[in-house]
Order: sequence, then structure tokens, then C-alpha cells
Amino acid sequence: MIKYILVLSFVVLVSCNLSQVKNKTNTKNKSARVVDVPVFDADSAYYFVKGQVDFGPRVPNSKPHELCAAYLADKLRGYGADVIVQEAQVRAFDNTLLNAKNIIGQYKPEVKNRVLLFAHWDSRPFADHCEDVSRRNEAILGANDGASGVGVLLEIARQLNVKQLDYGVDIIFFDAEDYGIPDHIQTDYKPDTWCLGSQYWGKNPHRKDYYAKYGILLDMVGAKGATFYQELHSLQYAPRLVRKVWNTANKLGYGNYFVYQKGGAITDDHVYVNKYLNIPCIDIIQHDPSTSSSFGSYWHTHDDNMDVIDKATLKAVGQTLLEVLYNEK
Ligand code: AHN
Ligand code: ZN
Repeated sequence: MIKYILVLSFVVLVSCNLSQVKNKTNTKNKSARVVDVPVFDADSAYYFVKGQVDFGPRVPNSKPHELCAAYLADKLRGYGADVIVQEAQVRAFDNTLLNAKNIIGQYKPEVKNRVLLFAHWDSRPFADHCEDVSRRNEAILGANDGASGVGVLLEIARQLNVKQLDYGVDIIFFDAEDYGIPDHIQTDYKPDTWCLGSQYWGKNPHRKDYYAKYGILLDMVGAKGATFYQELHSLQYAPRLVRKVWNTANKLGYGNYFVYQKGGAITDDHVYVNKYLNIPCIDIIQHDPSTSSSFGSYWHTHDDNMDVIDKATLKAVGQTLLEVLYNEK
């Protein structure tokens, strides 16, 4: 009997101690900042990608381009953003005058502390990497190259409207990114023939002295099995932000997408935002070293349609971004 009591009291003692330890860790967790991060809805993002692609190719000076601009501005307005459509006449490599529209959605425009999120919304007027030479002068649908980044950002806009952040956010859809001189016309790479909308905005921001503490560009973020390597300009301009985003993605279990390896140095909209406004920016852009372009086999071809879009990839990028945004002060 005495033996039993001894064993029993030992058990009681140990469990008391255990619950004390448990309580201690609980109090510790309570004192740490616990943030409720919204759940990114990949179905919704997919629907926003399809909404754009359904207009057809969104090439400046075309009807689908005009209709899609109205759709994007309406969506941002519907999700509570203060919208400015910046009209910019820009000169393409072949001297065409493009009526470009940068679509800007501002959250809490009066707040000084800001973060900038951006993507290009135009699609390429050529399919210069298409195997069928006879179709190289046809515009592409750009489901991944263009629409995917915008789709993810529209879903984030929807979330920002549901649960407000304390700081300001700007979502910019840049135009005329993909009008760069085509490879089937000239092989000389002329970086400044790309990113015409962001170059214009960098020199003429929608607000005088515009500044954001950092910027994140999404480009080709919807393809099945996409991998995002750490782009070299991003590492140069904003190495800490690259680390923060990649670490966040890996913590959430998206390590198959966000790879800890260096990618290429890509001329993209973030370069001009860095260059003209000194806002440290990164580019989350697909890198596939097994393809000749490094952007995937469908890049700048007619295969860049809804078939390449995978909700799981949209989710990995969108949830990572929300996690970063809602943990930011
Ligand atoms: C080039 O490297 C030619 N362009 C990268 C920017 C880009 C084009 N993003 C989408 N299409
Ligand atoms: Zn492109």
C-alpha cells in the first residue's frame, strides 16, 4: 500500500511539474506578438488570372488592353483602394507611340510608412520564342507572363480590404513591360526597350517625392512546378528583403518553390524602381535552368495560356506575401 502511495505521489508530482512547464511556455507565447495572417485564396487568384486572359492579348493600343485596364481599375476600387490610372505615352523600339496605362491602387495614401507591390499587366505583342515561325508576330495570351502576378496582387487587394494594415500599401500594375525588342528581329539585347511603363513612372511617380520602404515585384508566378531562384539585381539592391521573403516561404513549407540559389540578372520593372526612386526592390520571378530562356519552355510562346497556371504555385507566392505583409510594422 505504502509503495502504491509513493508511486502515485511521484506521478502527481511529475505531472504537476509538467503542467507548470506547459503554463510557462503558454505565457511566453502570449507575450510574443501573435499575428493572424489571412488565408490566401488561390481559387480567387486563379479567377483573377483567367479574368484577364479572357480579354485576349493585352497589348497597348488594342481594344482588349483598354477593356482590361478598366477591369483592373474597377477591381482595385471594389477592394477599397484609392485608384489612379496614370496615362503615359511611351515610345516603343520600333517608334510606335504606345498609349500606356499604369494602374495604381493606394491603401491609406495619407500614411508615410509604405510598402510597394507590383507586376506588369500588359502581354507581349510577339511570340518570338514560338517554334512555329509563321506565328511569331502574333500577340500572346500571357497567362503566366503578366496575368499571374496581377492575379496574385488582386487577391491580396481583396484581403487588404477585409483586414486593414496599419501602414500604407501601393499596388501598381505597370504597362508596356513586355514590348521589348523581339529576338526574331534583333538579337542585340537592349534593356531599355523593356519596362516602358515602370521607366515612365520612375521618372514621373504619381506623387511627388514618392517613397516606399521596399518593393516586391511578381513576374511569372503561376506556372506549375515553378521555382524562384534569388535574382541577382534583387540580391544587390535588397539582400535582406530577399532573405526575409525566402525564409518566410521556407518556414511556411514552400521550399520547393523558393530555392536558396542564385538566378540570373533580369531586366525587369524592379530595376527601374530601384534606379529612379531608390526604393529597395526584389523580383520574384520564375527561373528554370533546364530551359534555354531560363523562364520555362512556354515563355514568349503561344503555350503561355491558362493550361500552364497552377493554383498551388499562386498559393505559395500569395501566402508568403501575406505572411510578410501582416508581420510587418
Ligand atoms: C528579359 O530578360 C528579356 N526580360 C525579362 C523581363 C520579362 C519579360 N519579364 C517578362 N517578360
Ligand atoms: Zn515577357
